Amino acid sequence: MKKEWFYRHKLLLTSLLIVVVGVGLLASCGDKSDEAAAPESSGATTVSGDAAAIAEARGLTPDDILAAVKTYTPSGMYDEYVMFASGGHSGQVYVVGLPSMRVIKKIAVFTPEPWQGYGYGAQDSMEILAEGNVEGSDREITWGDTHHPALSETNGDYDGEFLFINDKANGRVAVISLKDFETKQIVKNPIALGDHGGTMATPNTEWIIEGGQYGSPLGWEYASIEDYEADYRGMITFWKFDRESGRILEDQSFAIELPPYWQDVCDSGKLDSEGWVFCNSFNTEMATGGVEDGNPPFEAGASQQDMDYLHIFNLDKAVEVAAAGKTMDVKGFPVIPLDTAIEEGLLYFAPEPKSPHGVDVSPDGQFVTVSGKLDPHVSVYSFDKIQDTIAAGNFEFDQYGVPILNFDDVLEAQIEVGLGPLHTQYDDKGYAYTSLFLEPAVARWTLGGDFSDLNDEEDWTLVQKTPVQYNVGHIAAAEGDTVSPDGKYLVSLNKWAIDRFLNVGPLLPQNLQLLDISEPGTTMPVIYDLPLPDGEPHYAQIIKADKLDPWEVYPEIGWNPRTGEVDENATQIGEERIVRDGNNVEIWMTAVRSHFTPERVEIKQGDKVTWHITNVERAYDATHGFALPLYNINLSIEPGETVTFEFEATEDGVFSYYCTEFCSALHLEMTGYLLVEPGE
Ligand code: RUQ
Ligand code: CUA
Repeated sequence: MKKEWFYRHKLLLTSLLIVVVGVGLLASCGDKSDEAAAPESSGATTVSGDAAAIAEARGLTPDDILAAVKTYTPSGMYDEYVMFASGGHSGQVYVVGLPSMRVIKKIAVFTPEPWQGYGYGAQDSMEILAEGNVEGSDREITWGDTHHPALSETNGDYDGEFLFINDKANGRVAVISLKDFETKQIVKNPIALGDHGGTMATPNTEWIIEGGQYGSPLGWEYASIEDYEADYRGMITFWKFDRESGRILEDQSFAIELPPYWQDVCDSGKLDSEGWVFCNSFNTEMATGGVEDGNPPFEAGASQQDMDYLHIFNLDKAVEVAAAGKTMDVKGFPVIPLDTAIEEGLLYFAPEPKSPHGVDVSPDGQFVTVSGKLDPHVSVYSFDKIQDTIAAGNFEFDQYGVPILNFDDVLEAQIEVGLGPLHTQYDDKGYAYTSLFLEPAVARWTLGGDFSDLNDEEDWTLVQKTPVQYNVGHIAAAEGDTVSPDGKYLVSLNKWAIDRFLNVGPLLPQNLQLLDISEPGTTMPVIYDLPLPDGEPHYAQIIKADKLDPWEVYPEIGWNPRTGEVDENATQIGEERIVRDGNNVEIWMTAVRSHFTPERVEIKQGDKVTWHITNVERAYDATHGFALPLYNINLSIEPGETVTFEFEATEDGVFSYYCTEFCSALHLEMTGYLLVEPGE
């Protein structure tokens, strides 16, 4: 069957290949002239083989070949976009190049990660991980369920400086610097154990949003589930971000108490709606489970009503109210009480159909798209209508007294897109894209308003659907949630991969599929599948690569990535030393290809050891590792970096420390002895 098809299309295939080969030749000519001085290697430099014959032998269709040409990125060619994808339960972030879909890096965030020496002795990483532990509890948390990465923004556009991500499981938010792609800070939410509607950044990154999920008493103090309506609450937290220091300022952050509905995903307003924040919710039924006691199970109990509530926050006003001290104290954290939020007019509801999930604000800030998981439509709210309705002031109220806007007064459009709509992204052609979990597919539909002129289709209509494999959750389009989306690419983050890859047993990777959305109209093919072997790479954001400006090496020798300046224990060559003070031993070491100085460290059992290593290299990619067996120490010391670790030499013996990065031909010789003499 495939063969017949192949022959029918052979003519097309051949002409495509001619184009492909032609383009390739042109490109290689260009490369040659650019790199005229580059040394020729002695091996063959041209690709041999008959492309048409290879395509036939591999059963590739003309569409496959087109997809390959759109994505194949030869050695040394860079990607145009960078995608930051949540690493799901790995608690990390993946960095992926587009269109090649090559995984370039993993950023250690909530989980210890040995390659980066994160959580294996290096003091800065130990301190950052410890920031994420719950105050007053002696339990360490060494994983995270990362959900939503958020790139920092300036005037609503990604600026390439910072990345934020939340841990749904433990209610935490992390700050990553895109100067070195390292985690700088973790904040633990003091009033909630879990979250979901985070992280989202406001258009100038003044605030990082962390919305809650499952209702519980604020501060998770015990309260009987029988008292759910009285004692359980929802919340949204606004973390104040300081760009200068690159840190969240916990003492300038605050939360708002909410009814114990289950708040879900949030989005920040932008342009027209800047200063406002939108979150949806489900379980306004306030189901509490207990199927054992004859109650409906959660999945039914939380889906009984036709409507839940879109939460509409006036963030600017909330900031004023918090600054005026109209807050209550929950575990030392300022929380605007629900009654105050209502009185001050900073919280409104609008009904939203059938188990809503995604909420996504359009590039101009005018439209808020909400998807109900059990409704085949997306509902689009108008921000102007929301403002008019608030100003008109005729509300109904929920049982906690929150004003409810009339659905028809604020609705702009409803578009039937298909089954199980979840999340929406935008492009530069006036289209919106919505993931359809149940079909599973990505739907393209048209926006109205100021977007009307950007395409030839009728406003607010479904244009096309592309099937994806399978069970898509989030989608991410290139700069697709900013004020100026790029179009071009969209990635479908699929939860199931069943028949896409070789069988690797019952636990499958996730399948991230690249869609080409550059053509208007009904063409929107899948052009690449990337299996990611970590649980639920949940959401991603895609930034133009040229907006990123990371360091190649740390700016000065002795750099402390945590403080962002030269460390007081930075060690230059010639300054290496071992100093003993009682049973405290301090070591100042340098690392350079292929040598640790000192090469011998002799101490006594019971000594308290503080050890600093400075990588004095200035060469790009000249990273050294440092492994110390038994003591569970593993460091990654990038060029220019100073790393400190401490341990108590409880075990005597002979320990070879060595470099774990294959840094030079004499890398095996980059080693030394730690001799721990037995104590009495
Ligand atoms: S929301 S289920 Cu991003 Cu779809 Cu978490
Ligand atoms: Cu340094 Cu191997």
